[in-house]
Amino acid sequence: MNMKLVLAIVQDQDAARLSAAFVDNNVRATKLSSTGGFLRAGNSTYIVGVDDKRVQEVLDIIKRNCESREEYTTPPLISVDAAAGDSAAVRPIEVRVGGATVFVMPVDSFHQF
Ligand code: 2BA
Repeated sequence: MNMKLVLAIVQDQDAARLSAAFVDNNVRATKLSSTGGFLRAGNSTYIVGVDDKRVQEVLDIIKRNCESREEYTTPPLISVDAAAGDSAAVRPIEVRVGGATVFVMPVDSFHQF
């Protein structure tokens, strides 16, 4: 079987629905608890090993079950220029977090022992 590894980073709010959709569609997946490097908030990363022919189906399931949202974050204090009294630097900034960030990678071999 020719396989791909789909690595999908999604928001925690969508994770339960996505896990259920994978099970319903007989897609085997592993969910990892992860942390976004920028927001430093929890997100979920799915590892999905899947036959080449089902990659598009997996992408469609992810697309259907994950939505993009606005989040707010406060810039790290270290970036505040206190000497300059830059109060704008501590205001929360709005970021649009995508529904899913997905990488599709080749798989050299697959083993289950
Ligand atoms: P975070 O790193 O927490 O990023 C959350 C959102 O913040 C991003 O949404 C983007 O809108 C914004 N953002 C990220 N880095 C930024 C920066 N340096 N300056 C300004 N805004 C920034 P998404 O792009 O949808 O990413 C959602 C999550 O997917 C990320 O959470 C991260 O965990 C993961 N991710 C995104 N791109 C990645 C990549 N190239 N490699 C690995 N993980 C990635």
